[in-house]
Amino acid sequence: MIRLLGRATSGNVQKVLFLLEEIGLPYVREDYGRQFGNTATDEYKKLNPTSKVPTLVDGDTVIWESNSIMRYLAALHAPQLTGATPAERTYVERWMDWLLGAVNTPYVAVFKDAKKEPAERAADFAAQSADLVAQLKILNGHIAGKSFFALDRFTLADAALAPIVKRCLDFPIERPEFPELTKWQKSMDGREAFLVATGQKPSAKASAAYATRASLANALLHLSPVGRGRRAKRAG
Ligand SMILES: N[C@@H](CCC(=O)N[C@@H](CS)C(=O)NCC(=O)O)C(=O)O
Repeated sequence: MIRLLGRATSGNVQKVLFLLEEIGLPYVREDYGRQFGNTATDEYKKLNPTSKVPTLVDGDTVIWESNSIMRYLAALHAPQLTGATPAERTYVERWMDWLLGAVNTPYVAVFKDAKKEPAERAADFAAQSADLVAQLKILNGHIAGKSFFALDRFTLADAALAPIVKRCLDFPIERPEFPELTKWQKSMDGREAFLVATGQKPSAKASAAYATRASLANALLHLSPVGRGRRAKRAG
């Protein structure tokens, strides 16, 4: 069973949830991160040295970085969500790379401070907001007249962008209307998998998470040579 370690409120976890739900893979999500206080432990750091979420555990394979997780899942289970040729794949992956390289910094800055009183915001809040609006403008321009970001169908690009763009469009910051981007976001909002990923609907595919500490111990046992030996014996 695929295990996704990460709190449901994280945008980067939601990206992976959206994909898992679109593909229809069985999985279990377990609460890790911020309020759970369980990502700075040595045990977790053995799985993910950055102490961030998400982390995906698939048998002996452990992956961190949400986009890497998405590429892995699509390569194994849904190649149609990438691209048929190397050139097509660049159309998909550029949006994922750009999301992390260009959008993430202003997104995180605005996410942290948008709801605070102006006097409590970081000194560069106005600059970060302006940067975020500039990135949203790029998205709005690109999606005009199209249904999807990269190809003529839903791809990893849409799955990666939607949970983050939804938050950006909801931030209480001064910005122009972005009608094309809003239209695309509404179409993503209407997808069953997105409703599940953003906690608006229960999953039909996810199993209930089991106790966090027990599951982490289980993951480490699974990955260790001792654990592998035990499993091999059991299997034999
Ligand atoms: N580039 C990383 C970023 C991971 C990241 O910053 N995750 C945030 C949540 S969105 C996190 O772990 N925050 C601290 C926490 O929840 O403990 C990715 O895409 O996976």
